[in-house]
Amino acid sequence: MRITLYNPKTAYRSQAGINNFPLGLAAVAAASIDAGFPEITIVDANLLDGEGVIEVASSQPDIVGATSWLGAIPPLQELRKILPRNTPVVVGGPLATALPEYHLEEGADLVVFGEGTATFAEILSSRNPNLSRWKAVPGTAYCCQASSLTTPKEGMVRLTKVAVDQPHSGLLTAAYPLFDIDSYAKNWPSGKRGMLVADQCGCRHRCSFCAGNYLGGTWEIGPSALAQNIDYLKREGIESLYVAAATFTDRPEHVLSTCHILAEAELEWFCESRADRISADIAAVLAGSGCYKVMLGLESASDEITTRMSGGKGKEKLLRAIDLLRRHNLGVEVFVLFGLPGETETSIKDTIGFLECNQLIASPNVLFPIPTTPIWEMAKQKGVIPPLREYLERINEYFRQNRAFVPMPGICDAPDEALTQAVEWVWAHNARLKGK
Ligand code: B12
Ligand code: SF4
Repeated sequence: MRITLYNPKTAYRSQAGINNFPLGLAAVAAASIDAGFPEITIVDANLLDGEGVIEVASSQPDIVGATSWLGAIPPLQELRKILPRNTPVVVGGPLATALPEYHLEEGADLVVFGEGTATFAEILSSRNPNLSRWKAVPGTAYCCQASSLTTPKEGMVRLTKVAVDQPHSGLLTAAYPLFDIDSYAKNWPSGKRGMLVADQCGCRHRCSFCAGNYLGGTWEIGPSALAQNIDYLKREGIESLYVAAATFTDRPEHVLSTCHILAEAELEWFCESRADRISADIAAVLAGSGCYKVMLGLESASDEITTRMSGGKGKEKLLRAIDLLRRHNLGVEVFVLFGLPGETETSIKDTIGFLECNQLIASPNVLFPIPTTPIWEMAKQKGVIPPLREYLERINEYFRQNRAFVPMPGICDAPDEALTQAVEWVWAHNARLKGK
């Protein structure tokens, strides 16, 4: 069976101009191979001039699997027009999980919820050879109009999926060889060849603006799978890693086993975590295993705002974590999010002052409510979310314009211009700190 896995073009650009390796598709590819379906073509539109739709069609797939998340939504109408009717288009990823109806209306035949490796393998195995049809699989949603599917009911059907167990070893091990590593390895800030490697999926915390629990569970990549991935990447000349996990230091035992592997690999790497999950011991372990930078969530310097948003964050904890990390010569950068409920021009000034006073490089965002989050519900109740298609395009435009200049649905007391100016200030501040 010919499988084409498709990564849509993203409007989001990393500041350095890195092509972000599609970790989700790589995991799905690995699971397909494990399930006995190795005939896979990868089409990453970010490596092409166009949207990649023609390349998907020319691979003559029996089935297409696409990722969808904010900033990178597959052009499903175009795909549906160009592909034969009996070629199913399956969509997974954070946004497909949040908005299944939208994706089905746009042209997907099946939407996979949350963790997609087992489900996609099951979909591939579920083809009925006599009828050439695809049977319904738990963990998916599908539409009764999709002629290639057997459909027990009218309308959208959402089948309940079993939770994933952790650790989920095996995830991603076989998939890197399918990708053109060179395309993702360039433009890393240190000048070294870099790559993303998945370490942890999902998040057990519940910050009101974040959809970090979209996978329906939290689990860690097993140490053997991680070691195999790193071995392969080293053979490909990779010297620098972004160890992808929302809160890398969440579980100390996991940090120890992962850092042991990273230390043996003798690579430089960075990660993201929460300030309340950094201790003196953890800082020492990170520093001793090649870590050079930790990115932490500040979001706002107003403790009133962050307490409302999540119990765990706050300036004091952040300052303590920064101190511990800097004592070990580790770099620290922070995420800031302007426009949270309770934001005013005064709290914006406080956040800017905090960055300046502590000489912190920051990754800025203006809040855009993410479907399924508490903030999304709040924004819907306020009636500020535009029609879905328009809203998703506005988010794309926001990324294209450097995360400023495009007003987002307002749920705070600060005017749009103040939010835009704050983002611009952070970019200029970063440039000053980097000495540009
Ligand atoms: C690491 C990370 C990043 C990394 C890189 C991720 C990568 N290349 O894959 C970077 C820094 C680049 C990044 C960027 C952004 N991110 Co981010 N990121 C994460 C994080 C922390 C982990 C994601 C991850 O790597 N998971 C591991 C992989 C294996 O899982 P996965 O990609 O989801 O794939 C699984 C399933 O989704 C599914 N699946 C995925 N694709 C497909 C396809 C098919 C066919 C099938 C069947 C299944 C399937 O199966 C996969 C295996 O289980 C999550 C939060 C979290 N707590 O998990 C946020 C998260 C995914 N990011 C998010 C966002 C919003 C962004 C940004 C827009 C940044 C911003 N300013 O807000 C950009 C968008 C980039 C883009 N669209 O191009 C949101 C997504 C919300 C949404 N509904 O779309 C999340 C949930 C955090 C949040 N703020 O809520 N991110
Ligand atoms: S902001 Fe970070 S800690 Fe909070 S829910 Fe999202 S991923 Fe988890």
